[in-house]
Amino acid sequence: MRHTFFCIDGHTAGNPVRLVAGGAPLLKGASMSERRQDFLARFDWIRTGLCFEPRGHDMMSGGFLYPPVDPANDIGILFIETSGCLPMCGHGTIGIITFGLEHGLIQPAVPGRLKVEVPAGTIDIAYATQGAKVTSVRITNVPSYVAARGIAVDIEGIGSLSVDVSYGGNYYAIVEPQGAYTGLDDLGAARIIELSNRVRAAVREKFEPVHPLDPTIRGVSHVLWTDKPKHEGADGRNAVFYGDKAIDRSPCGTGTSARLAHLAAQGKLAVGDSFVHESYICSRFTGRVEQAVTLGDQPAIIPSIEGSAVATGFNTIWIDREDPFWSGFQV
Ligand code: PYC
Repeated sequence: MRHTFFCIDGHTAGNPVRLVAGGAPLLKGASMSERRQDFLARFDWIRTGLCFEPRGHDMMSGGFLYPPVDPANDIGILFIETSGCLPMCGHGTIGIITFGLEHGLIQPAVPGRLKVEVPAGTIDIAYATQGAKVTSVRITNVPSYVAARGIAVDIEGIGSLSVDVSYGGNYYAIVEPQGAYTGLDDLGAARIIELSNRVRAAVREKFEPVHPLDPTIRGVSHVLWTDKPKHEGADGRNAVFYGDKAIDRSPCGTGTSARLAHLAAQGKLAVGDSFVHESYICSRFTGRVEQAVTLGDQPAIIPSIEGSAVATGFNTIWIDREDPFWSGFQV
């Protein structure tokens, strides 16, 4: 049996986005969070088939558009990635909104604005266009907060580290320069990946964050290594590790949100302050602290992230059950 998926492929700040414009399964659930659980239970083979080799690669990431659960909103997004079905994905949202608008898949009730349901909550979008092109997308993200401070881990290959955990739509282990970690370029990509797997495993042994309002969102999934900026005009640089072998080519929307929450909690950013974040490859998002709020009983912020995406082509993908690698593989 052959399943056909019509995709618009592209990238946001260098990281891949595969918008699955045709072939999404019908999902049950009274929220995008419940639909995410239904997808994981019944359709995860679509994610692995589209994201893993031979149809994808270590960094592959994307999502589906759904009608919103609440008709007051414009659309819903379900994210897929090599690491799973994320509660929220910033670079994915920027790409999916850009490609969806440019190809008429999203019809905004108010031009320039969208209300979007994602598993982590409802986000606001403001976008700019030039002719038929979407030139920028700003996401006003879900409440973001620091979940833990000063988790001590001893990591083979780099030694003792003190790690904080911050939420920006996913939970991030945040590693700042300290001890033997002197900066991203001193480590290099291969070591960042090797060490990140160890850091994530060590933090997971000590602490499991759980979202104050949605217990299905739990656990540290990503590691964010911070660094000073590399180029003029930027305020900081990062390497965000996800899946088992990926470094985000973009500055990572949820990672930037988590970093803004972390900096705001230390008094280093205030409401209204901007932060230009460079990725590992030095592409950029502009983050801003929009508002101070509470999440459950936690002090939190509402961050926004602005960036742009480029579609690179249409891709009609088959998943054929007679293919020995129909559901994908990882090495
Ligand atoms: O942009 O939020 C993001 C993201 C998550 C994982 C990769 N990118």
